Amino acid sequence: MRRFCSVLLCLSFLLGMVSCSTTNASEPSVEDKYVIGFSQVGSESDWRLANTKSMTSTFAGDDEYELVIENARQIQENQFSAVRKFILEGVDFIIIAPTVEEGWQNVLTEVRDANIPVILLDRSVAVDDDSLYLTNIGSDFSKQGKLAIDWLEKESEFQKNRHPDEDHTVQILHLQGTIGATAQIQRTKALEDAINTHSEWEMVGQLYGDFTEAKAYEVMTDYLKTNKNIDVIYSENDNMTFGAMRALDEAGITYGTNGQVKIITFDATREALQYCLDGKISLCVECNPMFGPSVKELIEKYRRGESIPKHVYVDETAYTTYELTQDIVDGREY
Ligand code: GZL
Repeated sequence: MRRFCSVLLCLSFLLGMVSCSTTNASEPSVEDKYVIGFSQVGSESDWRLANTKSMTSTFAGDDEYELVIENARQIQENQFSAVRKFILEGVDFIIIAPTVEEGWQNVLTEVRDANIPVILLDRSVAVDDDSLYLTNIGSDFSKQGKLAIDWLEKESEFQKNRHPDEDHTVQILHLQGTIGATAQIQRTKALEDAINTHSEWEMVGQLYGDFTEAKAYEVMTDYLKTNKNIDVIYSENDNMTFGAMRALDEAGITYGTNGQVKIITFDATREALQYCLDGKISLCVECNPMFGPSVKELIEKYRRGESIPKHVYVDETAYTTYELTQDIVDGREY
């Protein structure tokens, strides 16, 4: 229940009792909901829209809860304002999907001082004291990066064995998501570490796509005006991949199973899986957004006084065209 409102209502009810003893005893009961304030990153990608839908559908179906969502439009300051508004409103619980990891110490301390529990959803935060939040539920981004690098190692080896006399330099173009977001930090680290250990792998460019299709199309179009020697695109989410594919098409550069460029993408949305099944994208690394039910379970464990692990990972895999069928793609939730 909203603490501030419930106190006011109780006071007014008591005053009503005192001031007019003939108050109708059957006053309508005050709606009593467990209010959750949710600060969401934005609407930058299909992944994010699916994540928001998973959260809203989970709580909309339960009269006990009221989910109040604030969309930060990928601006961290908007998140700080939303969280402080939740504190003033006296919500019972706060969920934050952080835009970036840095900068959260003060506002999370204010939440703790207000005695409101916090769950971090999806990305994480860089704070000295992890008691500032109950748990972080989301992907193991390091594992995602490893799945991508493992595949690229096998693919490079396969090409080397298939064409032993050819040059085996692998020219990699890197499309980065929002700089400072956990997903970007760890997916980037996986690639940069791998390039440092594979002498024949070369980073030919790192472009900032901010996890959006529009920005990726813009930076790719500009890049391709002067650079066309690309063997692999390592794109940190599907929407940036879609923008890159559009730019490649316009530049006349082929990609996919029989194309010049092999594309690695993260999220594995239905649209990306279809391109993968059709041989246009080479690897889709899954990043599952559908964890609204798991978040609700964690909140109910908290309310029952049960212990909660500091990190809850969602299960994920990776797909090439060989693991996919049309049924798998058609059955995709997001
Ligand atoms: C990953 C999430 C990323 C997705 C992008 O958990 O933070 O943000 O990979 C989204 O699609 O924008």
